[in-house]
Amino acid sequence: MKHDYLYMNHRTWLVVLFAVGLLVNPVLAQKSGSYTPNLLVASPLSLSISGSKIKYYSDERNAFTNVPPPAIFLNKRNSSGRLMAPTAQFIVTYTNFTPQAQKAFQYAVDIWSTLIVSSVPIRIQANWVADEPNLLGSAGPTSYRYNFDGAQKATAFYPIALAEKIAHRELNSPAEADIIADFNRNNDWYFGTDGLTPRARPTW
Ligand SMILES: [Ca+2]
Repeated sequence: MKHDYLYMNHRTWLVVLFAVGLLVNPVLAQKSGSYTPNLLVASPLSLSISGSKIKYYSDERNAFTNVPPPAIFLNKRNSSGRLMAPTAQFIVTYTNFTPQAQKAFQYAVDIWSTLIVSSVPIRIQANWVADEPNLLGSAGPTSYRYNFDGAQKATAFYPIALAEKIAHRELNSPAEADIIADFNRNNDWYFGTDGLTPRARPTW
């Protein structure tokens, strides 16, 4: 009994130390290059925390910029436009999208599938929603994973799709999205994929 009591205390302290570490210095794997761990994890402890979305706003300026599709993407399409040998499989669940909007977003997803490398399918929940003015949309991972098999950093949280790539397996349920992306339908979107976006209109 005494042993059990000590064990529980030890675990409780680990959880408390961990929570304090998170509050004082939240860290994500993508930005943890110079991060000095301030907590000690004595035993393996796999964790998952909820993800958060980043909002993207438009402003009134015309940037007159265009980022064309990369050559690696263009070279991987056959004569009928079909994508050959993607390096990652993106599975998108579209909710309330118009056919035009879906086609435009799928074009961007197809580009990603030639730039991102992962053996584990990346699942996206994409929502076509009505939101506040000037908001283009928001997106982010559905969860972050800590201390999974293969994690290079012992005290970092990884976005779920990156964690799954490193672990070479699904870490969440295959029925669950890895990324959630909302697009604000209250914008005068340009859905063309020819790079000829008219003045004052946002595009993907
Ligand atoms: Ca997954």
